[in-house]
Amino acid sequence: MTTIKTKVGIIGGGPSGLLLSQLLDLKGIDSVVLERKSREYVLSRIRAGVLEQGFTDLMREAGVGERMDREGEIHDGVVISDNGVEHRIDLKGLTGGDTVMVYGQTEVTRDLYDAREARGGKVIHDADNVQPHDLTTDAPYLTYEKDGETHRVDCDFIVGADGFHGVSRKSIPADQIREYEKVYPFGWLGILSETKPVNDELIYARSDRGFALCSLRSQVLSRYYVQVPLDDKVEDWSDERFWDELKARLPEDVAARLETGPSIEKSIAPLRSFVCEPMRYGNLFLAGDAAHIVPPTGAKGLNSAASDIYYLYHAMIAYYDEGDASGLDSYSETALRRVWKAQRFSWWMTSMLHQFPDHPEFEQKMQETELDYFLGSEAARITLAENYVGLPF
Ligand code: RFL
Ligand code: PHB
Repeated sequence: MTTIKTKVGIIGGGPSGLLLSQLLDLKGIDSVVLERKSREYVLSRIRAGVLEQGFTDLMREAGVGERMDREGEIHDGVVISDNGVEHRIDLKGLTGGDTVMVYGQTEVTRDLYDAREARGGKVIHDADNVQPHDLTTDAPYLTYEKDGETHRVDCDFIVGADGFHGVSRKSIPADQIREYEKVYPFGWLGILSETKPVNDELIYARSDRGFALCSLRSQVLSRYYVQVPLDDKVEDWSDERFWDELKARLPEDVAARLETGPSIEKSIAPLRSFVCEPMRYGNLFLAGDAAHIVPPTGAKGLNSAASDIYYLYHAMIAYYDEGDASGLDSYSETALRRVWKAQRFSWWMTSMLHQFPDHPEFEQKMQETELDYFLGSEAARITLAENYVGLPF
């Protein structure tokens, strides 16, 4: 067995784990990232597209903002369509200047991998059977298997950044955590197509046929989603069926100018709200999807992961630079306060914009009225805008 020694052992080479290792490295704090999959596999997952300002600031602080600032698009507003009627939410005007950045998670991850490589960072791919050990001692360690051998990583702290299905959260004794969960009775079918986006800004569409979202990755790459029943399969959805359904949920003028083409990716994601409390067990700290997930309607998943990393990074600097452990001790509480607000916003956006099978008529009326009120009231639109651009860290 080979053993390496580091300060922070990070499980998961998604955006959370990579961003933390890059930030720590710039402050001279050594880490090792263990990722179960190959780099190509991680980069083939199409996920988030909308980044809050807090996230983009953190990318710049990590020295990986250059391509993002060059190729990403700043968006000043989003459109909400209510059964064919478009309403623009002027994010910038309503928040006193805040905007969001459209830049894909794939690109964020690629930039982080490149930066880690350029600095000689230790990111170990295809690490099988990663296991954390001795979490409640001062000498926790990780083991993993690669190329038929078992390896060991000794560290001061372990960060579980291994997503919702990872091993970190599952290695905490069940009586030490509490999990809160809501599963929605539908999923999102998403496609990526090499077509010009139908609109300069994102369109969140509520319609009697179900929710739809028009998003983008660049001016030649579009990302579209439609709400589908939970038991639908990707095979049920030909490209033609997808485009027809999307058009039927959009305002007529938008549908008329929608450019269609072959999909280059098509997948279905179930919608879930989930939070694990606390986000710490001994010297294991959970971050990102390992600790919480949201339905994608508010574009908050990756952004919530980034806010965890922000708190954890600052707590670790205080610990290593000044021997001050107070940030680590309050990490879970501080991070969760913001996590729950992102949960609330995502749940609310989801509740307001989707069709719920078996919703009683009264609930249906309340939902319609909720949206009507929010679109009609300046105070309400400010609330929506300040949450969408992201609450301060
Ligand atoms: P990730 O990205 O899941 O990365 C975890 C990594 O850990 C690895 N792993 C393991 N490694 C070693 N050992 C194990 N036992 C392991 N188990 C897992 C995995 O292979 C993986 O590489 O978690 P992270 O880094 O916390 O990042 C979270 C984000 O990926 C997630 O929150 C967002 O993608 C959510 N999300 C969105 N977030 C936004 O902020 N804005 C959006 O517009 C947005 N759109 C979306 C989304 C998520 C979606 N899906 C499919 C879930 C749209 C969709 C459709
Ligand atoms: C995306 O572009 O994938 C996307 C954008 C906004 C969301 C969810 C997903 O709310």
